[in-house]
Amino acid sequence: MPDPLRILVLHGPNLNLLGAREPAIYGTTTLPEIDEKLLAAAKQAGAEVAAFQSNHEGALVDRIQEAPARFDGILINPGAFTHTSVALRDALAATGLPVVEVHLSNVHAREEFRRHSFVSPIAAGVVCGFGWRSYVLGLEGLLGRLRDGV
Ligand code: CA2
Repeated sequence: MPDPLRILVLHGPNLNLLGAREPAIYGTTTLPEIDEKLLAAAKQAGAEVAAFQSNHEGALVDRIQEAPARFDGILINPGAFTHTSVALRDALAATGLPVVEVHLSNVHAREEFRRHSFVSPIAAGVVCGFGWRSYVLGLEGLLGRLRDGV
């Protein structure tokens, strides 16, 4: 049996509020429920996930910098930092790990400023618009990429 692939799941600012506010945009599923779904999907696929949420850019950068020692890939919803953070992008690129960017909402169908992502150009793939399923689809894509190389 090969070693299980290890995926770091990162959730950016305000995603800890999921389920409590703005259900019309982000759905009613809470962040712990999303993490549970990812855990189940990873287990099914013979992989492992560890999830971390922070409202602080530097805390996310710290986790990203530590990732190469412990993980094979990164699944990230950078939240609003998607549209603002060169620091997150630089940290993600420096890991050399494949990165998949996910969003609950379809960022292209909302305000114009959400259409630009600093992360997308260094990501292996992007999934948006499918609510919590964006995370599971992103995980599936990331594991496929790690296993098959494409
Ligand atoms: O659609 C996504 O997943 C976003 O990354 C969510 C971010 C937003 O800034 C991005 O443009 C798209 C916002 C996360 C805030 O989440 C909340 C959840 C419940 C209540 C309020 C905010």
